[in-house]
Amino acid sequence: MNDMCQPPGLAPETFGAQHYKSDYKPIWCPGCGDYTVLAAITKALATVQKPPHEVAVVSGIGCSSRIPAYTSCYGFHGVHGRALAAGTGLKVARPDLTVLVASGDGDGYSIGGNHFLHACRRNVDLTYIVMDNHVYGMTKGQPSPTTEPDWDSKLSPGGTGVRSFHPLVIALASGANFVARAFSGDQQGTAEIIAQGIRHPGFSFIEILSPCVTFRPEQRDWRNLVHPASVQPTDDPARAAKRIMTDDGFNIGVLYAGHRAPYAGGPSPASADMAALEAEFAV
Ligand SMILES: Cc1ncc(C[n+]2csc(CCOP(=O)(O)OP(=O)(O)O)c2C)c(N)n1
Ligand code: SF4
Repeated sequence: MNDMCQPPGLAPETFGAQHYKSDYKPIWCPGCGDYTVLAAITKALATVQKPPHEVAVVSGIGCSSRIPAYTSCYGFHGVHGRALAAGTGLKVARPDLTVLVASGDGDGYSIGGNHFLHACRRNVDLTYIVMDNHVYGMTKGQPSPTTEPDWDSKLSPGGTGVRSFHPLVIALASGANFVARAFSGDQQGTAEIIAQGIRHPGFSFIEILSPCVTFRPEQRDWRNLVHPASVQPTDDPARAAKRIMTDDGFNIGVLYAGHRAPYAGGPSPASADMAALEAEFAV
């Protein structure tokens, strides 16, 4: 946390995006989409005006999962695929914190896929941001769950032939309370969507198309393919599912905003005293 944070208990001041940035310089490849996602996250936090010490950014492993180190908020860089487990536990234990969980498509949909389903079901009030580049960037270009089946590469000659995972519709079907798609090349639009996701109660899922210019240089063309969703967000899951399943994968905006009450955790233990809890479970 840098010295621009407002200490607890003092009158709030106005926070700008720079107050949410750490002093570490990102080591992503020049042109990586994740730079703009980082900028959009800090902009969104400035929009919601939560002091940095009341925000926690939790991640797994991957290029995208480096995000926590580049913010001045509390951060947790956990193990591969387990960011949502850590983030969910943190939010239930500390509901006063704004929790952002950051992931990549490999981290979040492959090894972390099971956690993704159950985080949507639980609907704990956190914001899940997945930087999707349809490849494992950090481990040098293997296909991920969102890779197109015919993507030809040295590691998968001729493509895998395996159908791509559809994160948005899976999130919707599993119970996510807010489902959106953004594009890293649209920094302002992405920041607005993240701010909406933070404000929306329950589990907010934001899929951000974020090009890996090193292993998928053709993704630079996403800039020409994305377009705003021509519809207002719906609170009808059936309508949202139809839209999401019939779009071209490049419409950006909030596609679903539901009204499910967030899960706040089970009943509190009878005693929060550690000695009493240990005695209760002693064998
Ligand atoms: C348990 C475990 N399995 C595998 C790895 C190796 N590993 C590190 S990052 C990564 C993939 C990251 O891909 P993605 O989440 O898409 O992020 P990107 O680097 O593209 O942002 C893998 C397989 C690991 N660190 N731990
Ligand atoms: S390998 Fe790809 S995802 Fe990783 S930093 Fe480079 S451009 Fe970004």
